[in-house]
Amino acid sequence: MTTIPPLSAHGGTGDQPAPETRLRGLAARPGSTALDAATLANLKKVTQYYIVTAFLALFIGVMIGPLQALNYGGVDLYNLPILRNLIQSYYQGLTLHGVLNALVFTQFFISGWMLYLPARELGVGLNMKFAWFTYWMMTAGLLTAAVPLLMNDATVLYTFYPPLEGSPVFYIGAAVMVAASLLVVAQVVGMWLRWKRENPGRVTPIVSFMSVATWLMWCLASLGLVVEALALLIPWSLGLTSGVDPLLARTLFWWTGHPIVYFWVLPAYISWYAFLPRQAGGRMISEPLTRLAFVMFLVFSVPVGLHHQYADPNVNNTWKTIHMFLTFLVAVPSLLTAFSVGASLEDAARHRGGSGLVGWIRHLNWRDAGMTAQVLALVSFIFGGAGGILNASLAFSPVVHNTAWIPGHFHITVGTATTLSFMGIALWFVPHLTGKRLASPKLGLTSVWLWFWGMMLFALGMHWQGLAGVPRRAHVSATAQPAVYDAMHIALPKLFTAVSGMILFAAGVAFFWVLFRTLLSPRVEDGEATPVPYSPVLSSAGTDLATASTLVKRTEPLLAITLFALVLVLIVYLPVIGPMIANYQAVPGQRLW
Ligand code: HEM
Ligand SMILES: [Cu+2]
Repeated sequence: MTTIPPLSAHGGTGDQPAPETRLRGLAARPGSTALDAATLANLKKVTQYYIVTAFLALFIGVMIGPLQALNYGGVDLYNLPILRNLIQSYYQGLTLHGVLNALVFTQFFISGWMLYLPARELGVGLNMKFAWFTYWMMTAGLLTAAVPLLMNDATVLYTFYPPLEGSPVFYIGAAVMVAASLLVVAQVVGMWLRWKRENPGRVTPIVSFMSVATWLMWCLASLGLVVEALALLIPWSLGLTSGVDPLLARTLFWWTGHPIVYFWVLPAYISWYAFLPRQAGGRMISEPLTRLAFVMFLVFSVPVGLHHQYADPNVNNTWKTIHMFLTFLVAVPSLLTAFSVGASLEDAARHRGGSGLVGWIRHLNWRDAGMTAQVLALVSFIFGGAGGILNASLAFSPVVHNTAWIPGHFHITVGTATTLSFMGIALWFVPHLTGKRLASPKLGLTSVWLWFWGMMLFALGMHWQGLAGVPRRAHVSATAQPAVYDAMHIALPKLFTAVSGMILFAAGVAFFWVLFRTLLSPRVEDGEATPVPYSPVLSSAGTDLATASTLVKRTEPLLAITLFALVLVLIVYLPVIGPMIANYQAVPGQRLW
């Protein structure tokens, strides 16, 4: 049963102009600094650079993953001569895997994606010199950090917890990369403010609204890492200070480290909300609701980091508990998203002739690899999100803390919800940016299914091993005491994990084959032949603030909301950080590799 009015012939629902017209209308406003054709072509190019750099990083990162999965399957390949020449230890490989996948791939993809989308939708011109400068600065940071990583001089894992001490070059490179992301924030927020000046009284279009909210959230979130790098890690690794306080460093790290997961997932949500419905043949359900979800993420993503530190001593339990409840609050906008995107998909499937309580699911456009990737990513996130609520619980966290459960969890969140969405997005975005036609769409579809099932099996194996007590970040296949693991009766989950590694290897090879063949093929058409798939909207936010609903009016002032969020973050962090500064313990660095 559905109460949603049917799709009209032109695909929209009346009060909402088709997005293409909306765009053209804006660009034609007298006195506006419109995005002209030359700037658009240049913007596409810089975006393409971001996206290709992102996938090159993912390619290397993903090639290391199966070795780790085999490790958790009891198979140790790290003594093979070819591997020995490339990586010196399990932990150097793991550091590269974490940094390249979780930090580099995500940041580059997101920077390209969330620069392009608002620029395109708002249609205002932008300073392309600045955009290129930012790209090159981020790349310079990446290359700088890569040198010590590849030379086994910064085998500190992607969390770089002190007192593990890597080369200063690593921390400096990473800091430059993060600083470059803040320049993207400045450019996008600047663009939005200019649009607001040129369009007084208008409601910010939805894709730009989501992008700006996400960037502002990242701006607040990154403060912890910025302070950690500039005040603690860089001076210490340069030898300017005698030591660093590990607890303070970890607390600053998790100030950024939790919300960074929303920085990874919200750009996928943008696509799930605004583009996936069209790709599935339906409509976005509600712009006001979407705006509410993003505002909730902006406010509640950051003040929650202590849920990663339940096991840390010298942190007041009351604050740990407050962070826990705030974490549960961030689950609310994720649930809004799941139901709202689920409704879009149901709308699409019913429009395509689907019926029944769940039978409609078969009528989604399963031939389309891009849509399939994102729907499977969403399914994966339902499991990942449920696990996340468990992880955040003070009572349950000690059961899984630092066990294989944790990587099991985040491979179905960032490793699938985010990564598989970005893979699916690339299947239209790369043709759109380059004017090249997607090579082997069928192989693309196969790769998407392999990734999904590979990650499901991986998650099963790793969650299970974690519950049995297997630690994470451990070269378990080379342990000197195998009897400890044998006593855990984990033959089956070990087998699952090893097999999943092989499936994921096949998925990765297939996907990158499609992607790189597409990129290396000649340009055959105008990229606009593959348009940005803006979805028609069932319940629009309208375009005029004066006549908009209260929800739309209240969510429009994103800068004021960010300020409120900052106050909340300070309220829950200053009483935690203050005593740490007062009792600062300078611990000298260690190299364990
Ligand atoms: C071919 C697919 C992949 C496989 C088989 C794989 C496998 C693994 C395994 C077994 C671990 C646990 C290692 C340990 O705790 O000792 C791990 C860690 C990790 N993986 Fe993956 N992974 C894959 C893809 C990804 C992707 C796509 C991402 C993120 C975008 C990712 C991010 C991470 C991170 C952040 C860690 C934690 C590193 C650490 O603890 O320092 N992985 N991976
Ligand atoms: Cu967290």
